[in-house]
Order: sequence, then C-alpha cells, then structure tokens
Amino acid sequence: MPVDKSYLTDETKSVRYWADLLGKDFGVAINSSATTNATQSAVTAAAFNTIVAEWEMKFANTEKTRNVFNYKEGDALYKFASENGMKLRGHCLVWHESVPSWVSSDGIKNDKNWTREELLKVLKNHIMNVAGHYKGKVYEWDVVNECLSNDQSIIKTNSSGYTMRNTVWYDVIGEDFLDSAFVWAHRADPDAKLYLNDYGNEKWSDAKSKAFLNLVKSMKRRGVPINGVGLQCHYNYNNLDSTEIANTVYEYKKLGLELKFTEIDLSMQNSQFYSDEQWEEQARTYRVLANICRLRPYVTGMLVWGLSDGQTWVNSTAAGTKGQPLLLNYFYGAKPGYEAIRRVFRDKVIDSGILSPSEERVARDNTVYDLTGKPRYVTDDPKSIYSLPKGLYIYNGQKYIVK
Ligand code: 9MR
Repeated sequence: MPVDKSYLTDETKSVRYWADLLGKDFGVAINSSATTNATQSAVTAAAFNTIVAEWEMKFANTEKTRNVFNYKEGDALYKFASENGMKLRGHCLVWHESVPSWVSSDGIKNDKNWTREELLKVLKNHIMNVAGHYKGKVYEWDVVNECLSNDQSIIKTNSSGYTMRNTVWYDVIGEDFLDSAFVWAHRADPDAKLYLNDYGNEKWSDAKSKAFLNLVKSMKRRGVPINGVGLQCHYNYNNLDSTEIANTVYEYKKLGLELKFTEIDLSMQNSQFYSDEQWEEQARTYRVLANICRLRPYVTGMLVWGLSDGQTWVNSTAAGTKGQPLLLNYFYGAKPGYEAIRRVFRDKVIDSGILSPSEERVARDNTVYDLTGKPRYVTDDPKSIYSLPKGLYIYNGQKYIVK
C-alpha cells in the first residue's frame, strides 16, 4: 500500500475538514505523549477534530491516591485541543477497570470492605472533582463505562430486562451508583453532554444491544440526566452489518438521545500480507459507520481508538492474532478506510447543499468570485482582492468589499 500523507498538507484530503463542515465529531483516542511528539501531534491535528484520553483521565490516574487529584496529562490534552481548535471528550468517570488499588484490588472485589455510604462518598468526591476540574473544557463525558454484564440471557425471558455487571460499584452500592454518577456529573458541569458507553451493544440481534436499550430506557424513566449513548465498535474488519447497526441506532432516536461510535477499531486477522481486497473490506466496514453518521443528525460523530496501526491496544492484548484495525497505517499513511470516510463526508457536504454556493465553490478551489458568481481568478492570498475594481467579491465563503 503506498503511503498517502496528503491529508497533512492539503486539508481537503483530510476527514477533519469535511467533518468540521458537517458538524460531526471525528475523533481519536491518544495519550498526552502524542502531544509532544512532532509527528503524532501534527498527524492528530490534521486528521481529526476531536481527541479523547485513551487512559489518562481514568480513575487510577486521576485519583491514584485517595483525594489527591492528578490532572497533568488531561490538562496537556486540553491545551493541545484548544491550541488546535479541537474538542476534548472525557473518558471515563466510572469503570470497573483502571480503578486505583485503594478502592479495590481488581475493580470487582470489595476487598477494602467499603460500606455503601462510604463508597458513595468516594464516588461523589471523585466525580465532583474530576468533572468539576474539566468544567467548560471537556464537552462530553463517558460517565459510566461498560456497566452491563456480557451475559444478557435474561432477555429470553424478560424482554425489558438487563443484567448489570458485578463490580465493586454495583455490588456495594447497587444500581444507584449509575444514576448518582450522572446526577453528580451534571451538577459538576451542567453544560457537558453525558453518555453511557459500552461494547457489544451495536448489533440489534445481540441480546446485549437490547439489554443496553432497556437499561437506558429505565434511566430515562427515572429522570437520570443522560444525553447520549456510546457504541464502542471494537469489531473485526468484515462483520458489521449496516442494517443491524441502523436498527439499533434508530431506537435511541426514538428516545430523543444522541449517539456516537466511540471506540472504533476493526481488526484484521494478523498476517504479514493483506490483499487490496481485504483493505477494501475494512474500508467498507468503516464506510458503513460513516454513512450511518452522515445520514442521521442525532449520530453526532465517530471516534477511533488509536492514532495509527502502531498505537492500538489490539496489538498488545490479542496475543498476536489481530492487528491493523485503524485508519492510518504504521507510517501514518491514510488507509482505504480513511479515504472511505472522507468520501462519505465530502459527498454529503457537496451534494446536500449544506454549504452556501460560495462556500461550496471554495470547498473545491481557491477562486475569487464576483457578485454575479463569475469566477475572476485563483489565489492563495485574499489580500490581492483589494486590487480589483470596486465591488463585492466572495472568497473562502466570505465577502470582500472593495471601495
Ligand atoms: O486502550 C486502552 C488501554 O491503553 C488501557 O490500558 C486500557 C485500560 O485502561 O483501556 C483501553 O481502552 C479501553 C476503553 O477505556 C474502554 N473500552 C475498551 C478499551 C480497550 O480495552
């Protein structure tokens, strides 16, 4: 595969450019080290418009010692995002993994013997501090992550049922941990969008997808301040069916919620060589998600879980059987999947009349137009417009009046 890095120098080759015009979040999970690496920071800012901390905003890093809060890495991500006109998404306030050892040795066992009241206090203190610190900086939080059990056989006998995952949070506090987490996050930052995030909730035929919807419906009934749901989308490169996902997605529209694909990676089965057909198949799967995002206003964006095939958790955890699940290859070249998403977003912008005619022209070239819409000349320097005869000109979607 040739290494295509044209998105670094030509913004119209970047998904970011089209996602910005569409008003969709197109994001990537990174660690703060990426912000001080010349290549990775340039690639991140050119290719994406949103970042999320892959690890550093989790409980084990933000409150490793009880009531001592660490915001160093998250703040570095915020600085990077604001310097590059990007959004910062928060991940995640409550999870059973990446829990500090003073809370639980494994996030499951109550081996510190918390009472319900004590653990509620711990959780409240954590959320009020972390969401409070990032108030106005993080626009959206995964408040609770992966709170459902993988076994949702309950659905067979109870179509509105769901089974919570056994964790220290659930086992000690009960389901109130979930509702309370959202209420506290909302209190800490009333403007932040609050999401419930999980995996295995993408395909409508999977029991966990139905259970996840049931859980969200019950939260809505209880008046929990939830704005949206995250479907993670950790999948193989060739088995996401668009109808299956579209059916799931539609259920959240009916509830008046937003939705995002929050942690996309589409793994290949590891081998040394892949055929063009296999890359195209991976691109097709990315295209399925991009199309669902493109067509539905309430699907607010899509985020991939890693910057390039060299930085994916899949490499370390899948014992060498899976790999290369992302949009940029080891050399940060755009893979067919990246181009597939770019085409989907670009075509929507160009074809749907989302842009005014002058903006649409500019999206294609650097032409100066006069008031009648006639192209006058092409330039990279709008100051040159002032040497034209008196009149009104359009360039880059803006009016220039020459007096
Ligand atoms: O990719 C993340 C990895 O670097 C961390 O070590 C790990 C534990 O904090 O979490 C990984 O991200 C997970 C995400 O937070 C929740 N969904 C599953 C992701 C992959 O395991």
